[in-house]
Amino acid sequence: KKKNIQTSREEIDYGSVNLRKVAVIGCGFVGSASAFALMQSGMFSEMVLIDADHDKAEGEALDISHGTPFARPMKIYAGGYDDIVDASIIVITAGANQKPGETRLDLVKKNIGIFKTIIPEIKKRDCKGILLIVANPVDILTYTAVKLSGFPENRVIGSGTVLDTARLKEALGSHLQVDSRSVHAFIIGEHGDSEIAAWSSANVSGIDLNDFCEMRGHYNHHEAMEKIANDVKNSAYEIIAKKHATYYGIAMSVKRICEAIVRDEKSIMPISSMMHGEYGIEDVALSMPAIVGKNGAQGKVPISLNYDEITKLQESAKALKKVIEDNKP
Ligand code: 6V0
Repeated sequence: KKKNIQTSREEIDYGSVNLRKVAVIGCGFVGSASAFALMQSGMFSEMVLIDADHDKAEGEALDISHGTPFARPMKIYAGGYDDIVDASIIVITAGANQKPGETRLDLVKKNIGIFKTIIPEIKKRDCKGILLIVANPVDILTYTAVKLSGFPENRVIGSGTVLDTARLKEALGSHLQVDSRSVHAFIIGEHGDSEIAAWSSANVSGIDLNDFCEMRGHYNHHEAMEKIANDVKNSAYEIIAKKHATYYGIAMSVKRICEAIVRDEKSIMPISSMMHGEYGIEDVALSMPAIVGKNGAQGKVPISLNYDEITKLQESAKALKKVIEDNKP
């Protein structure tokens, strides 16, 4: 008999939170592309943009608002923390990005410092919405946001490996000449160098992945899986080497996560959230498939993993815990 999925009981009070209002903190490449994707989605009627460089936030708000006649009416403006108290989702993209050759973990000190200025502003206003952490290293910053905010954990989620999973689906879809939405496969663990492709549960519309590969004339499973997983893991490095930042893929991931929340879809997504003993892992945030709806992370889904995948997941957790330990004040 399978164990019940543990669901969170911390319900968001939508009497004091406006489901149609979103805030984006950090309006660089990622924040502005996310705001643009959110505007086009028509999901919200109000969007507040915040940046340390207020002019930048104002410029982006104006530019993006000029698209609303082609999408849906919406109020978009640059604001301050008092403006976001009733936002249902606060997307945090503020922070340094990777320069060519840097890993995500290289950003840790700078971006924890930035979070130490942002999260207390949110906490002191007792915001009741969901924090969606996007800045890198996203798992470490999700953990940091949980600790600094003291919010119930279901209200603090990281975009985690939602983007990496999209990259994996796209790669498999084009390899197998099938709609990437029919591919069911997850990247789990750290959004970074220790991430894991959970091959043992991968399938195409219920057909085992290797069987589907053979239906498409591909027989070198081991080689192909290794190449695809490596390409996915290294795609941020490749994009950064070529165009110095990545933002469209993550913007669509942010939009998708917001949609699951606003529409209370209960979609299963590999967001980053706190672990509590799953596979022997605790006191760290990393990505596992979880149910996402109007209360944020509403329970992890224990997909079946083989021994090798569990071992790698535990190593990924260990690597993240070491970063947390090394950066304790
Ligand atoms: P960017 O273009 O340098 O933008 C960062 C923005 O943050 C700038 O506009 C800054 O002014 C602003 N900022 C800095 N400090 C503060 C502060 N205290 N308060 C408000 N705003 C502040 O970087 P970019 O947009 O490219 O990347 C932002 C973050 O997203 C980086 O940490 C990236 O590594 C991360 N990404 C995360 C991804 C994911 O999958 N989670 C994907 C891509 C990038």
